[in-house]
Amino acid sequence: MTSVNWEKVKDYEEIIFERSDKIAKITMNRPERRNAFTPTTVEEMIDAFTICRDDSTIGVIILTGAGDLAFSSGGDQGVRGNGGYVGKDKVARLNVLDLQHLIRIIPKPVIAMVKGWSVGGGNILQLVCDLTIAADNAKFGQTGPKVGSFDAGYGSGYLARVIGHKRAKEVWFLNHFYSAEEAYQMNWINKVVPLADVESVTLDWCNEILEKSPTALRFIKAAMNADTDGLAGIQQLGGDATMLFYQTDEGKEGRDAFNEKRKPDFDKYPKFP
Ligand code: S0N
Repeated sequence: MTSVNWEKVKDYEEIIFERSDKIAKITMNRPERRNAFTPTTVEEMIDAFTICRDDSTIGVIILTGAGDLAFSSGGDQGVRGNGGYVGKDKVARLNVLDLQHLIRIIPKPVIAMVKGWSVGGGNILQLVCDLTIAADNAKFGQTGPKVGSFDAGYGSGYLARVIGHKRAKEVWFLNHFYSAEEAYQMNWINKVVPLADVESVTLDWCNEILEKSPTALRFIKAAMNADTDGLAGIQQLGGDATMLFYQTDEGKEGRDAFNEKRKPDFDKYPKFP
């Protein structure tokens, strides 16, 4: 069994943010509400993911929920106002959409580690993670049409790409809950393991990923997302290519020539087939 000592990175109210060497773990921490998220929970996750994105020593991120009963039960219905979820500033918003986008563009693998309920907007968070490892007590489902809401973005379109249109419509039209084994059979998640082993197996996968080329992983993630995310996805893939180009002599020649007020000499660079 693989285990690590987690060290707290920063204090938050509604999440726990820890790391062990190159692995970061972000935990939604409202177990008494089955880890339902409020605007504060989401704001804090965005902050923690941004720290992970900017820290070049972090290579992989785990997203999970506190306790064994839930990954997340979605948006906290107790703070749902008329135009979104109402935060401490009394503004109604759906900032979870910004978090979904951040998880998609962060150029490092994000693994959802799911124990218990993965429901509504919480289930969409596990969906947008790159990989999902579930405990055998996990249950997956969308409740939107039952509670007067829907996610017509990744929660519908990307779900249809992942599990197929017929299955995605079944999930949204009937609002059934699916066991971890059923979700695995639907290609909704990557692996099912006994509850007691879920963190150990997740850490094993993180360590295997950390042995791989981070740039190769970055481009694979961006390329797969570009296929689904249109120009926004191509922007990420293009930005990654620019990052590499900046590091070449050819890229540096353009910058240096401008700064040195001379004509750039690009002729010496090969025109590969
Ligand atoms: C998760 C369920 C199935 C767990 O059942 P269980 O184990 O029997 O526990 P309960 O006794 O029901 O729950 C324990 C306590 O936790 C509270 N609670 C649970 N979920 C929530 C929640 N989502 N919000 C607030 N409180 C919650 C219970 O009330 C209970 O409290 P006490 O002890 O005081 O009674 C079951 O709890 C369940 O079905 N929960 C509701 C699931 C749900 O409908 N979630 C909301 C779905 N919608 C979203 O997530 C929308 C957000 C979103 O992401 C979005 C994104 C983009 C565009 C649109 C949307 C959108 O849809 O708005």
